[in-house]
Amino acid sequence: MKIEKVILRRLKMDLKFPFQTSFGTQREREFIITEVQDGNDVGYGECVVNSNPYYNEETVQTAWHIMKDFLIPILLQKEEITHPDEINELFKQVRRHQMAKSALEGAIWDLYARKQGKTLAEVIGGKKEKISVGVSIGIQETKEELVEIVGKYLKEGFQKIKIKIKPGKDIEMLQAVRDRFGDIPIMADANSAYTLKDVQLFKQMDSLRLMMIEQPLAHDDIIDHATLQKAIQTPICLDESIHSLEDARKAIELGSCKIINIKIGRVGGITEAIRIHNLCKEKKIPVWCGGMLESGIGRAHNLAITSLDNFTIPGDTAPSARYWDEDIIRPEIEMDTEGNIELPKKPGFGYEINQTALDRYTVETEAFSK
Ligand code: OSB
Ligand code: MG
Repeated sequence: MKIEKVILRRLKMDLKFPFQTSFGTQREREFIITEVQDGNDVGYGECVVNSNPYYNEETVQTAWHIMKDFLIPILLQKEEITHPDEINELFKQVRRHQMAKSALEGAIWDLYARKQGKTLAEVIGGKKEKISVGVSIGIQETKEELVEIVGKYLKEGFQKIKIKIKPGKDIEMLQAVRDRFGDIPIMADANSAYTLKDVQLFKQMDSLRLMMIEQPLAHDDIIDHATLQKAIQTPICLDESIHSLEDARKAIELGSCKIINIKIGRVGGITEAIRIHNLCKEKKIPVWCGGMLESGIGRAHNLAITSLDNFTIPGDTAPSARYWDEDIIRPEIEMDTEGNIELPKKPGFGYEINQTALDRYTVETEAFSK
């Protein structure tokens, strides 16, 4: 492959629902779609960054800057790329900026798969034909509202219910769901809202028999998480703390978690995501695919990595209709009534671009060539 042209598009899409986490409430999604071109062949990726630095330190503007001024010039100068695994190494000189790197790397993986006439899942070695799907539910005002929403998603077939929590909106909310629905697969995601001072609360939460609690402590911590994991029964799952294979290795060695949420964007791309998956498989740490309220393009990349066999827990890979009135891909991603999504069979990420929708949501475009 020779990357001759790269196009960045900044999109704004309204979410169907306000999404509240411990770091704020989101009503619209601003992000970047990447397109790489090699002659007549194209590949698409998604930069899952947010407009603010509240989940991680990147923003739409920092990602645009890093791609435009550093990463894209590296790609345009490269004479030949044999395999997408090389991108990780090419971008190494740039410290961090995982989501910016991942957006371009993902587009190159898509291009690579299309050139081979294979699906993205096939070229990364995924074997599953369909994947199990969970849903991530934002913080609700009352227990009654939460119970109603959970009921609706259970009816739709979701195989895992993830509930966002924050101090004051935690154990009672979760208990209400457990009491109403019995032995269903429930987990909680704290997005770093607690400290070790809350260890008593987490001990109490053991009685809820959650599948796991995601990122209870600081976004950059693996030491306190190890202390907490020793004190409680509920498995800890790390999200924000894991940016690389090395982070995963250290967290596993320290006993900071028993499960890892893999987000392609957070770890800098598909190559690194596969490496983390493989390490976790060897260490008997189950993984699942996290979500960043992606559009269909990022979502399709998520489906592809979820086809790897150690993704044994349903991911935050809900279908298009959970988020958008109209997605930017065709057909939209759909889930069956048992909570499964079938992997697409077309080459690359496996769906067509809905060009009218893509154009309608685009607020800025910039093209780069040598
Ligand atoms: O912590 O997993 C998270 C969304 C935005 C930022 C962080 C997170 C999330 C979600 C939503 O939980 C997952 C999804 O449905 O895409
Ligand atoms: Mg999370």
